[in-house]
Amino acid sequence: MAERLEVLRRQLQNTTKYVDRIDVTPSITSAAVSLDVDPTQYVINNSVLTPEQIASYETNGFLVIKKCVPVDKLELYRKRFQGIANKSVIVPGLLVMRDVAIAKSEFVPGEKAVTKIQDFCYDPVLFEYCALPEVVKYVECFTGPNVRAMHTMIINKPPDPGTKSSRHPMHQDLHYFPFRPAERIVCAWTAMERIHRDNGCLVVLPGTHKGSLQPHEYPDWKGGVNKMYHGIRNYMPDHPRVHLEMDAGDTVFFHPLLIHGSE
Ligand SMILES: O=C(O)CCC(=O)C(=O)O
Repeated sequence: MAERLEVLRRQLQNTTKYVDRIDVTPSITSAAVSLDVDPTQYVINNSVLTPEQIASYETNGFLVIKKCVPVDKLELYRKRFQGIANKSVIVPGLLVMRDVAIAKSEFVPGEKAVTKIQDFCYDPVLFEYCALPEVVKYVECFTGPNVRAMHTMIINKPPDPGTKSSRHPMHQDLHYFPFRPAERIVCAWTAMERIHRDNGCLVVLPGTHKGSLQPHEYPDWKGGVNKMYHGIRNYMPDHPRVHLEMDAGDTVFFHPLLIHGSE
């Protein structure tokens, strides 16, 4: 509990950062929140989204935009990640997290053990993602203008060492967010390479953004669970699910109550 409070305290203290235009966003995956918009609907009406896209987000709670982020930008972020993971680049304030199973293995030191870099708002190279016009343009469809990047992460998923510790249990991001209103928060998650069922793509339960925030806890997994990878306690395994198979640069925008996870 004390550890969780410390993480939340640090998130509150450290992860907020404005972008010049006062309208920012998420990350390779992150969340953004608007400060001054009427929280009565899921989508702000503007000319960016088609009526079909608006209807789809309202119904399902997520929207995939193909080729949203240019691949040359992703290559830049990938190299930066490698530099940070192998410690040739030091950025104060970043939280570098290691997979619970891989970190213990003497055979895969270094980059492959790093599963996540959190709070990359402190790194000017990675933080550029949050201000990409291609991303911000869509973020504003859900948050409205005057946006703040709140939670920034770059996730690395090496092959599972056999313990399934690379799984991310089904959860709602709002569980981690001590800010509201939920309707004006959106997560942007960009695939950095082709993702599909066999390499751990995101899985979403469409429509669950209309439900409430569920109790979360650490799942009872044999190989252990990565830090802060909480899952929904009463997860509904029979609910229809969609595997989001995406190409590099494709970006999914989703509501913070949408139940999702990955394998
Ligand atoms: O990319 C993944 O593996 C899952 C990430 C995720 O669901 C999250 O961080 O909220």
